[in-house]
Amino acid sequence: MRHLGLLLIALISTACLAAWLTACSAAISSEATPSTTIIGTALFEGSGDDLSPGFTVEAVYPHDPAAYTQGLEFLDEATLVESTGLRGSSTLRVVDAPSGEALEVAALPSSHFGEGATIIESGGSTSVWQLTWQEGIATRWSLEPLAATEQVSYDGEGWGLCAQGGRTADRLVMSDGSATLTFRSSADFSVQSTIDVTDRGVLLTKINELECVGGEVWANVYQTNWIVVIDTTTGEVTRRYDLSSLVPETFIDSTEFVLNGIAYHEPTDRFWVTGKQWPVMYELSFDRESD
Ligand SMILES: [Ca+2]
Repeated sequence: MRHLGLLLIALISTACLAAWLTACSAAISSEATPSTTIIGTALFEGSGDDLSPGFTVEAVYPHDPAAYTQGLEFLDEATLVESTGLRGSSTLRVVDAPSGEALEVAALPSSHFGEGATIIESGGSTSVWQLTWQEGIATRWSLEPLAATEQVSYDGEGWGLCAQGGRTADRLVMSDGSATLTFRSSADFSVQSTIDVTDRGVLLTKINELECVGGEVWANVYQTNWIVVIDTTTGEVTRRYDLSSLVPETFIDSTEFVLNGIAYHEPTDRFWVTGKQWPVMYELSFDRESD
């Protein structure tokens, strides 16, 4: 009898523990995904077509399949500045856009994971700011020659970067993996203000590579193949584009080798986009309104 009693106590205890664990795990999962934040593709399912105009592939070009693209911006009509990531192989490079060939490559220290980069002009010279992912260091590069000239530190992670209002304007836009965009001085990286990105009233996290176009910021959303267009006066997403049809076949099921890298080509009003280690780069025209 005594053994039976102990067995019953053990069974009851196990059942209670199981029930507690279930409740606990439910609490954890609901805490990890609060209802006010929608991450990744869940945001875009059933989003309707009202904010999702189409796009046209104008041309396809080669892209270095070793380039883990984290930042992309046109330096001039036919030349791109590209930042690549991964520790031990991060670079800043100047790339001939049509051929995809690197004209110059500078390696980052092996402890640095390269992230977004943007071009600025000050005092008559052109330079590039490049972020690091978790190192909290932004490096400023001269272009002739391609060389690191300055470093500043910042709090939090670095994901995407673009210069708003032209290269001479003292205003950078930076993403950090959250829903928040931070506006910084391009002279010293000091914070000017922040704004939260929302899509239909909910926060949109994982804002990644950026491209400043007028008062808009065009942004990759990490682990998706979507580009969203953000009005930086309100933080609201005004349009979104599904580019999953462009994903190379080998990366269709990947959540790592996703679309990332967007550069506006002002002379043609077109955009060049690629992905992490994608072998191709696309020249696209985006519809600004739905049909
Ligand atoms: Ca860009």
